[in-house]
Amino acid sequence: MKRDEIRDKNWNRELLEKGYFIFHGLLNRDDIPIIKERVRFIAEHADIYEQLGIGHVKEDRPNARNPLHRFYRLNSPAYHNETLWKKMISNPRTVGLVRSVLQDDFCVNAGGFFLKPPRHGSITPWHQDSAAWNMPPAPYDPNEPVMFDFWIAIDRATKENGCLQLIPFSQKLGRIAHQRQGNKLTEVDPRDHGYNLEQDAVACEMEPGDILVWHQNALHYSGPNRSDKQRIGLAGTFIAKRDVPWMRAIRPGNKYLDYLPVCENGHPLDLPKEFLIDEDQVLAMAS
Ligand SMILES: O=C(O)CCC(=O)C(=O)O
Repeated sequence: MKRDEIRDKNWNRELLEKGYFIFHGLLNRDDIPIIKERVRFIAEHADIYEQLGIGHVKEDRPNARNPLHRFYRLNSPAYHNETLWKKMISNPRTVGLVRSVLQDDFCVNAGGFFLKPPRHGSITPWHQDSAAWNMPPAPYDPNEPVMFDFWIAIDRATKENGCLQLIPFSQKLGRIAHQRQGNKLTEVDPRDHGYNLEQDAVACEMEPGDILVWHQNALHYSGPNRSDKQRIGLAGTFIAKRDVPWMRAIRPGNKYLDYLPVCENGHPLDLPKEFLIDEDQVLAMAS
């Protein structure tokens, strides 16, 4: 049974030793079309979400006719939708997997849907999330608590349509310096650290409903979509409740970091009422 698959493995050790793992079939397959519909709804009504003060979207092509082609990232609204919350964030299997790494009290913060429509670029350069999060440089400590950085596929993700690529064991570099090169994030060239991208990078190909989890210091990247197939996934970070205070301290003033409690004493929680955006309200505002 899948439940045992979650319990039987020491996922925390995988993260600390190898720097990542893929867990297949986290989401219920029947939920995938429902999730896709909700993402489309959010994309179609992104302006309304923005009016409601929870917009945090990044556009690639403001004039695109298909709303899924407009954005390269739909952030905060992902965590204001009850269906997405129940099916992706607080479902018992997601909670079980996250508990195995962060234990019984944790939150979700930031993150969003990364959209790669067919034949559209949207490269995410090589980076460590610890740099993107402005975490202080620290030597790699095998006992340090890790964040739970994740990417859940809702389309099949392949090398051709721009799946995540990752360098196993690169978390052992510790937090390294990044530079801004005009891309969406500060970045780093793994070749400057002795890696050969052809040999060392792994393309994390995934089926809808699979989850990729990586260490905050693992180098990762996603390439352009050179295929006719769309690639959408939800990326985000779960963190233990005990880590919230220092995370807040290193990102002061970032109003988009909503530390939403997902699990308390091992029990999954509902989306906090004040975060719930009712789709009927969105539709009423749109009409
Ligand atoms: O989805 C993508 O293409 C990039 C995601 C990513 O690099 C991240 O979440 O850190």
